Amino acid sequence: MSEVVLPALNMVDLAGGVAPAPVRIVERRLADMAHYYQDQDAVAALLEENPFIYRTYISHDPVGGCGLFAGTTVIEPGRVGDEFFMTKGHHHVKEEAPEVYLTLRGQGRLVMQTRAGDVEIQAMAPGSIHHIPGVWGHRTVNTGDEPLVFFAVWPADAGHDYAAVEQKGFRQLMFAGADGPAVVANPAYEGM
Ligand code: S6P
Ligand code: ZN
Repeated sequence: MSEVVLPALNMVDLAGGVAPAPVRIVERRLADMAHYYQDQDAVAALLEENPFIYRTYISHDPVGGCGLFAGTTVIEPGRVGDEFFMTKGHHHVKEEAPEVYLTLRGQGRLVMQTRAGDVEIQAMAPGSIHHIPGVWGHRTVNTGDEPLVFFAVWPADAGHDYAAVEQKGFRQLMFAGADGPAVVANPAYEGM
């Protein structure tokens, strides 16, 4: 008889976005992604402090072949120069592997981009549910003044490709503008 996969339960602190008994925590400080930001003078000024940018609390992993990962990401509020704190961003290796995000707290943007360079940006606010089809690379940006917290579910076999974004960046970036968050074309991307 095949072994039964046991149901798993975890609790997220909705205000802090923290799963109290995460399977794993992935933490990123500025030094882990310094070259992702445009203003390298601002990076240099912040590097000694080396602030936390975001943490992902993996609350469920696909034990026993259940087929899904789930996790909560908390992006701190802040900027490097005028560019908002953000995740690195990645593509799924398996192009048909989608993902769903549910925003729990804060304000932000979900920036998506295909490998061909199509771009789609969605506003994130408490309650917003985002379906990211497999071919869309994705990055999240905290455009508010409190933590941006969202819950994500993705297939166990999705795989993560960071190289494409690390080398080329995203075509569009999120900066603080005079009238709020502003989309800015990435000169490095267009020059490639
Ligand atoms: C995983 C999912 C999220 C991100 C997390 C951090 O497929 O999209 O859990 O891993 O938000 O972003 P990144 O780009 O550093 O993995
Ligand atoms: Zn993903």
